[in-house]
Amino acid sequence: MSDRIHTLSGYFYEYQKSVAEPENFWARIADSFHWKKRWDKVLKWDFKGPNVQWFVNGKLNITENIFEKNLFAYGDRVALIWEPNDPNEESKKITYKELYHQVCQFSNALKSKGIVKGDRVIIYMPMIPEAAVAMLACARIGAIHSVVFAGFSSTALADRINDCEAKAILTSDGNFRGNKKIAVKAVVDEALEKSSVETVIVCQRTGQDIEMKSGRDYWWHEVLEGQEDHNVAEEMDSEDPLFILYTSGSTGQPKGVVHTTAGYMVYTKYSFENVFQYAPGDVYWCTADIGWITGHSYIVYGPLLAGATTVMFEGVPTYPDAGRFWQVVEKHQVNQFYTAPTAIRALQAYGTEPIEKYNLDSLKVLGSVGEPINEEAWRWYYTHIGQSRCPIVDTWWQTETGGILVSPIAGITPTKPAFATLPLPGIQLCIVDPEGNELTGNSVEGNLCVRFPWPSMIRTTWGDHERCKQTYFSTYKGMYFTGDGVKRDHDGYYRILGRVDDVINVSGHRMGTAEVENAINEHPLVIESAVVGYPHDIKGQGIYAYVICDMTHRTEENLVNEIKDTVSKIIGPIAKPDKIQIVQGLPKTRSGKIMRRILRKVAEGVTDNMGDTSTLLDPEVVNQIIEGRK
Ligand code: 6R9
Repeated sequence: MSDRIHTLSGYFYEYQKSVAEPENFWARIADSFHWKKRWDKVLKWDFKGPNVQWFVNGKLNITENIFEKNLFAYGDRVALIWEPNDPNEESKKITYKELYHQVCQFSNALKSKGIVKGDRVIIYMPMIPEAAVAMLACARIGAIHSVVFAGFSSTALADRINDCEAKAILTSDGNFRGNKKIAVKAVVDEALEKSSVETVIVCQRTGQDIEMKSGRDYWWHEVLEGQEDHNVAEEMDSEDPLFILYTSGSTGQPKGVVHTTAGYMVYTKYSFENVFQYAPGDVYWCTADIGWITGHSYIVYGPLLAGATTVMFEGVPTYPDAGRFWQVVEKHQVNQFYTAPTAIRALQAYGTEPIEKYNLDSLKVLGSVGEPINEEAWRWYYTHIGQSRCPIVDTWWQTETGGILVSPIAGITPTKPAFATLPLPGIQLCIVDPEGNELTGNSVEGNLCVRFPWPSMIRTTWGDHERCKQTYFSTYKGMYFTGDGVKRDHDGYYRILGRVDDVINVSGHRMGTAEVENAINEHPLVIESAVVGYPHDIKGQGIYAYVICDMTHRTEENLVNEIKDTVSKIIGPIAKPDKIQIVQGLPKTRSGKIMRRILRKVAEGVTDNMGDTSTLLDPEVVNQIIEGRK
C-alpha cells in the first residue's frame, strides 16, 4: 500500500514527483506488480504518430496480477458480490480463489474451441458473474475482448463484430432487467446474419427458448465439462492489446478504442486505490455496466487488481422500486458507491422517501462519473445519500483515457460541487484556446488537453490508426485533445463544462450547455433538461432547451416563463433559452448520455435523416420530440 496518498500535502508531493520524473514515478508504481520479465525502458513516446509505449518489452499477464500474485495472501477474500435483478433471488459471493478457478476453467474451454492469443472475442452478456469471468478468461489466454453492451441492437453488434473481425461471441440466452425478460441470444443470431464468427458460447441465465446452431453454438456449462481449473497464463507483452471498446464520436461509425496490457493494469489499480481510498475489507460498488469503460476499469480490472470486494448489480435503479440502490447498499454494507449523475437525477425525482427506509451508515465515499454533475444533483447526493459526511469524488475521464484523470482523492482533496477538482499524479493537463495557445494561470477557460502520456491512454483505434491520430492528436499539435471544455477557477480547480461541440456561442458569449442546464434545473419542478444551440439570425446561435418537468402544478405556458426567469436570474438574460420544449423523455444512450446530435437536428428544424440511432435506449422518444418541436 506504499503507493497510497494519505494527505493533501502527500498528493502535491506525489504530483510534483510524477511531473519532474515521470519514468521513475511510474517505475516505482509498476514495481509492485508481478512481471514475467521486467521492462527495458519505462516510456517511449511521440504524439505525432502517435506512438506511445509503456514498460517497453515487459512481459506479464494481467490475470496473474489479480490471482497468482495474491492467492496466498487473500485467496479466501470475496472478490465479487453479485446482486441479481430480482431482490428475491439469492446474491452470490465469489472468492478470489473461486474466481481464479472459474477463469482458468473457462479460459481452457476457450482454448479448446481454438481461440488463441490475439484473436478478438466479443462479449455480449448481461451483468452476471460469467461476464467478468469471460473478460478475465480472454485476458488469461491473450485473446482481445470487446464487450458490447447487451442491449445494443443487432445492427450495432454486427458492426462491431465486422470491424474487429471477431472469432467468437460469448453471450447468454436472455437478460433480466426490471420486470422484463430480454432476448440476448436472438439478437446475436440476428447480428450473425450480417456478420460471422466461428463460435458462439451461450451462458444460461433466463432459461428462455433459444435456437442453437449446431457446429457454431455451444452451451457455456457444456464447454466447461472436463476442463481443468488451472493453467499457466499466456505471456503477454506490455503493449499487447488487452481489449477494444467501441465508443461513439461526434461523427461516423463507433471507433474501437484499443487499450494495452501493462499501462492499463498499472493505472487502473493505482487510480482505483487512490481516488476511492479503498481499504482492505471494504465493499465497493460501481453501478455501471461492463459494456462501458467504467465497468471495465472500475468494476473488473481496477478493483480486482487491488484485491477489493467489488459488487456487480444486474438490475436497474427503480426496480422493484426507487429504493433498490439503497437496499443493496444496506444489504451488502457498501462502503464506496460509484454511479452516474443521470441515475442520481432520476432518483432525485422520487424524493427522499425511498431512501429513508434504509440504513446508509456503511457509506464512506460517493462517486460520480459520465457527465458533468450539476450542482443541485451534487448537493442532493451529498446530503441525502452521503448524509453530509461522505466526500463525493466527481471523476472525469473517458473511454480513451482508460482511467480517471481528474478527481478529488476521497476525503483528502477538499471538494467543490460540480468540480472534478485536480489531476491525479502523472496527468499533465493543459488548457488551450481554439488556436491552440496555452492558457496559463488560474481563472481561465478553454479546451482540455493532456501534454504528456499516462500509462492507460488510448494507443490506437482498431484497424485505423489514422483515425486515432486525426481525432485526438491533430487538433492541437503535440497534445492529446479530450474534446471537452474546461474551466480552471481561481483555486486552480478544474470544472468540466462538457463537450466543446456542446458549447453555444450566443452573441459572442460562450456558454456551456451544462451551465444553462444547471440553471434550468434549479427550477423546483424541473427534473432534467438538455440544451443545444441552433442557428439564430441575430445572435449567431440561439438556445433551445428540452425540459422534463413535473406538470401537475402549472400550465405549460407558466412553466416556460418561470424557467426563462430562473435562467435569467442565475446566469443572466443572455442565457435565457429562446425556445423551451417540454418533453416526456430525452434521447439517451444506454450509458446515460444525451444524444445531443439528435436534439440539435430537431432544434435546427431537421426532422428526417436522424443518422444512427441504434445506440439509443428508447428510439421512440425521438418521434415525440419531433412532434412537439417549437
Ligand atoms: C468515463 C466515461 C467521456 C465523456 C467525457 C466528458 C464526459 C465523463 C465526467 C464527464 C464531466 C465528469 N464525462 N465523466 N464530464 N464530469 N466527471 O464517461 O467515458 O463514456 O467515454 O465519456 O463523458 O464529456 O469526454 P465515456
